[in-house]
Amino acid sequence: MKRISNEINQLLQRGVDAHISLGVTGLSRAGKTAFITSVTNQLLYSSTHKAMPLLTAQSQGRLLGARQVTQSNILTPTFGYNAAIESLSLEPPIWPKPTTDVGAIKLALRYTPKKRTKKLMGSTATLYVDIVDYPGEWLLDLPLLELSFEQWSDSQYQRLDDTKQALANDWIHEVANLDPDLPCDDQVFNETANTFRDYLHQCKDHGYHYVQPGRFVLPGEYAGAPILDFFPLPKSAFSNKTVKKSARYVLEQRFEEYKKEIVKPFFKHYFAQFNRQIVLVDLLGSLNQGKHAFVDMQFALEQIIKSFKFGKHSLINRLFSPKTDKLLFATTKIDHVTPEQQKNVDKLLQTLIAPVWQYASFEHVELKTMSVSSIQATEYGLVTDSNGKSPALRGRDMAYNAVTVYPGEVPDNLPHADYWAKAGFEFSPFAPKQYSKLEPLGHIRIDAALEYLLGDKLW
Ligand SMILES: Nc1nc2c(ncn2[C@@H]2O[C@H](COP(=O)(O)OP(=O)(O)O)[C@@H](O)[C@H]2O)c(=O)[nH]1
Ligand SMILES: [Mg+2]
Repeated sequence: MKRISNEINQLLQRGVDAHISLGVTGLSRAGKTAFITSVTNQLLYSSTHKAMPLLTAQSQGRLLGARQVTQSNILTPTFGYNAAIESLSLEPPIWPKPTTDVGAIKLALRYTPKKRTKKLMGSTATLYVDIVDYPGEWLLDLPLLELSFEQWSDSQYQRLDDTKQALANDWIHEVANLDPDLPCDDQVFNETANTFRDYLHQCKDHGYHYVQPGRFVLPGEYAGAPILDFFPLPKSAFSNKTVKKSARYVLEQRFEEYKKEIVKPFFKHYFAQFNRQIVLVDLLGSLNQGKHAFVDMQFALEQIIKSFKFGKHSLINRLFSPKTDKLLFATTKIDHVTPEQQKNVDKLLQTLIAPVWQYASFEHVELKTMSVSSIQATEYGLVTDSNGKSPALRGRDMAYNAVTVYPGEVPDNLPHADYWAKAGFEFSPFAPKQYSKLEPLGHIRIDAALEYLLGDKLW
């Protein structure tokens, strides 16, 4: 009785309506825009369509509907839901334009509560959900907070594999021509900074994801600002004491400013504020790009997982106190594989995540993995060939030609050398289906993702 009266007291104070903040992240092209577009779309159609049977509030007929309202943080650009829907409705349809900055959308979900305490307060309740899209690349900046400029410089040289070495030639050469102990001409300094940023962009183009500092490739509001003008120095540059006004001095200052003005505020104003987070992973895309991209994605994912390490002694917990209590890692674009392969995809993601998850200490954070398709672009069917009936996918390629394909097998564990040698899986992009606005977008397990992320708040 006492517990109930406490709950009623709380409800009386803040009303039966509740608020939750959901962070959506993933490396570029992982499918964040598609995910938020689909989630918004499914929820906006929830009053007229029952396309989310795995969302309990809907299957029980308690989800009454949703509408878009002004987001809580009015300084954040609004996520372009309408623009995304317009581009999917074009003839022929095109995938929504990629975004490179943070974006937010807020939805008000109206539902019939089942919880006794909430029911006492009224026949309907509202859950406000702020959904925030932010680049996973920004999470890769967290380790910088624990590094000095010298240590960071060293790490940049250490991580040069053969492919990167070839891409890095220009900046290594330009940096070698610069005396770190003397003041540097502005123009030379800026050109070198430019060359270094170009190198990071090229790494991205070659399928590398672990690119630091993250804002150098996805600058958002800082595009063109001098705070992004710095570059690493070789070990030899650190043999003397720093001379005031020298190139090394300026670089050290910039590096510290970057941590203070960009990295910390992002973790404070965004990351630490989310109640729930989803990390989208384009596992199939990385498998397709080959071993170097896959290994690098695995490394980037490990770094991202570490930023969720909310144990008492974690860096992030010492600086801010994050609110996240549930975390979902989801493989996206699962409509790219035939259904019998989906369990392999799930196992592969678990294989990548479980070891890092176990060794880190995560207090009070619940974790789940799954695979989804936000905007389903293919249909599954069987084709008859010399082997009898085989699974296949039907869709349109990016030139809008109808295609029927069997993309191949996905390994259920970390791929071995022979897998890379025979390239067992062919992932070629599909055009989106024509969208009519008469019904919600086709999806796979977006309802299951929502059930995990929000379902408990709709009781
Ligand atoms: N077939 C399919 N392709 C998808 C799906 N989601 C995303 N994509 C593809 O992945 C690309 C990148 O997705 P996007 O949401 O823009 O990624 P973001 O950079 O993380 O926001 C899109 O342009 C689509 O080509 C999906 O559910 N199915
Ligand atoms: Mg995007």
